[in-house]
Amino acid sequence: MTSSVKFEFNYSHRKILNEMDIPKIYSIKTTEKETLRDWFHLMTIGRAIDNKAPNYLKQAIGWSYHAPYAGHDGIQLAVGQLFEKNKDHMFLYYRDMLTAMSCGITAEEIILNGISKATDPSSAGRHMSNHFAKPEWNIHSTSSSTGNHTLHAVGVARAIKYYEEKTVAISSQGESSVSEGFVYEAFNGADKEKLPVIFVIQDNGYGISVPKKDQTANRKVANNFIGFKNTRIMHCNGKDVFD
Ligand SMILES: Cc1ncc(C[n+]2csc(CCOP(=O)(O)OP(=O)(O)O)c2C)c(N)n1
Ligand SMILES: [Mg+2]
Repeated sequence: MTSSVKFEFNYSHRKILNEMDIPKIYSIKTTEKETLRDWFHLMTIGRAIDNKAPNYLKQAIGWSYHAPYAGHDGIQLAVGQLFEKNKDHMFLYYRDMLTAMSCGITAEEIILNGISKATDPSSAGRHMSNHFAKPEWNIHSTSSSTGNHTLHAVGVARAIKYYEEKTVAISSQGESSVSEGFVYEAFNGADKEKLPVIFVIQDNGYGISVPKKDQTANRKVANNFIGFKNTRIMHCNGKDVFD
């Protein structure tokens, strides 16, 4: 799986960063053992819940909807580690279970959300399962309409710029949802106003059963935005946290 990460910064001179342009900052050898242990712990417990979630439904306990994140491990772990709670603003999508855990949401909280308990921090059991949020940390509740929260992230980024906060909005979604018209509106508005927002596009090749080739002509959907003047595009391997 290849994931594409699209950053907005003030770099108008270069549209796509090639592998050669991006310094390899992270590697297994230069990462602290304690950090590696924490990451391994997150990835192990995350996959355990990812595998277990469909069983809750079979046991009639709940978890009506589960979209497994297996194969998205690297990008999700990395994006969650970037997030600074109470400072940054995060907008997750339904497949972002490990991102949520990497942001600090506990395994217990994920399960409370899955089985719609009143103590679920995302929505007190009101929203669908796999709609991860923790409003007190700025992990915002998002709609089930795919890609809809890109607009919300851009709105928050506009406020961040207006109030001159030193922070960023992060929005995550699948590659298919980028076909939605409102996603283009959001990306265009962010580009035009040079807003502090990171759009993460997790590319697993399909939107349910629709293959990527039926969505867009580019093999990498982030490349649809090459013409955007103020947008910086980066591609990375979504299975490799060091990438
Ligand atoms: C606006 C809207 N259209 C259709 C759907 C139904 N739907 C749910 S998930 C999905 C596929 C999304 O694929 P992608 O964005 O690639 O994310 P993935 O699930 O592959 O990670 C669709 C079409 C929806 N939730 N919202
Ligand atoms: Mg997809």
